Amino acid sequence: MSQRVMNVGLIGYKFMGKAHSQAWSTVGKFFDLDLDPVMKVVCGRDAEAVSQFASRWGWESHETDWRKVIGRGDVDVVDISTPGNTHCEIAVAAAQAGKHVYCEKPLTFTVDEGKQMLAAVRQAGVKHMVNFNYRLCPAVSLAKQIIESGGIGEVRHARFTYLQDWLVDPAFPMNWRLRKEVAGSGAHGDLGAHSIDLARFLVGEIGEVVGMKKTFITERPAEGVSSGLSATAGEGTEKVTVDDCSLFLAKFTDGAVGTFEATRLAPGRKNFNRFEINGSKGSLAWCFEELNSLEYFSTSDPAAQQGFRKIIATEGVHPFAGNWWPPGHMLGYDHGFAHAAYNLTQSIANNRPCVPDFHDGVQCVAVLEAVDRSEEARQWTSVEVVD
Ligand code: SOE
Repeated sequence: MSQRVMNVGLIGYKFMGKAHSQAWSTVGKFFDLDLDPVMKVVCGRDAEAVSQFASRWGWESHETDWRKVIGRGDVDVVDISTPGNTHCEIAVAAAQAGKHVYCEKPLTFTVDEGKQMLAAVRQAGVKHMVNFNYRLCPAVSLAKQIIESGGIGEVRHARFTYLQDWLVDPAFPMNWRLRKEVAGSGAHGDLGAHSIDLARFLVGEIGEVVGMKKTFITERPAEGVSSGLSATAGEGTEKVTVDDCSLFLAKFTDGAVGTFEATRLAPGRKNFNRFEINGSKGSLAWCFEELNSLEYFSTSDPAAQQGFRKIIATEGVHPFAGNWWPPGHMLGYDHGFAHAAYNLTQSIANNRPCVPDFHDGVQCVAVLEAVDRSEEARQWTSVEVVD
């Protein structure tokens, strides 16, 4: 353990707030860090609830106004785990106050806002990271290594599907994730953002897209109380203002072609975040529902032995995996968040860039936005290249 500390201020304490809290409390136990993260303060609007959260999850103090967190001299990193409509304002203010900024996905709703966020962190010279936790699963990092070392040759096809079913019941009530002004979009930004990040990480930049979105369930029972992905109904009904699903075709700038599908209406699919990538010499496939395994087919294998092999990416040689349990003692959802906390801590401690950063966040928003424009124009649309 290092003697130098890094004080974290977390804004938001619901589903993502828990995932981030878990990461901050675990990372220093399993990874050697050059700064010790201290869970200094957590912020939420409900004083009673956030105070209970702070004591349960090990935060030293709590606040009810995010501006107070940013104004505190004892906070080094502002960790934004609130809905997307708040990201831009908080991140810009945090950067201007000289804090390093860690932000949930999607970074924000528009490229314009994303550029403001990027300009603010660059101008302040602070470290910045967007949370794309799936690229930090050991099996996904391994896929990247295999692609980079030429293990599947030239990439031709890339297929990304992100399917969930928690909204399939029309009786499921409204919550913030179904309101455009709070969430920005539905499955498109919530799930599609993850797929776009995986695509950019594994295959490369997306140059052009054409796509569509659809809302099947346009009205739902009004919100009573909601928490995480569950909710109880209140009185009356409310209009849903986001998409249930989004689908698009993509042309990567290096010549590969891709398909993307995101939905929260796929019965039986819980968190089915899957990709399959086919190259000139092999294929790779991964799905979060079996997150520890990577399927790999190589045309270099002896003809009689060719077939997909399943690599359980929990050996010490696999990225991040050696820091946890012995081989085969599986990792889960929370480990990706701990890997993000590790990356950010080490980047701050050693003054080196952190990946994925706000630029990755804005470029992802540029793809989401291009799909929206393509739908309006009913034609192939170029993705803005963000500097
Ligand atoms: C809900 O669809 C959700 O929690 C997303 O918001 C997360 O980003 C994803 O990782 C799991 O599903």
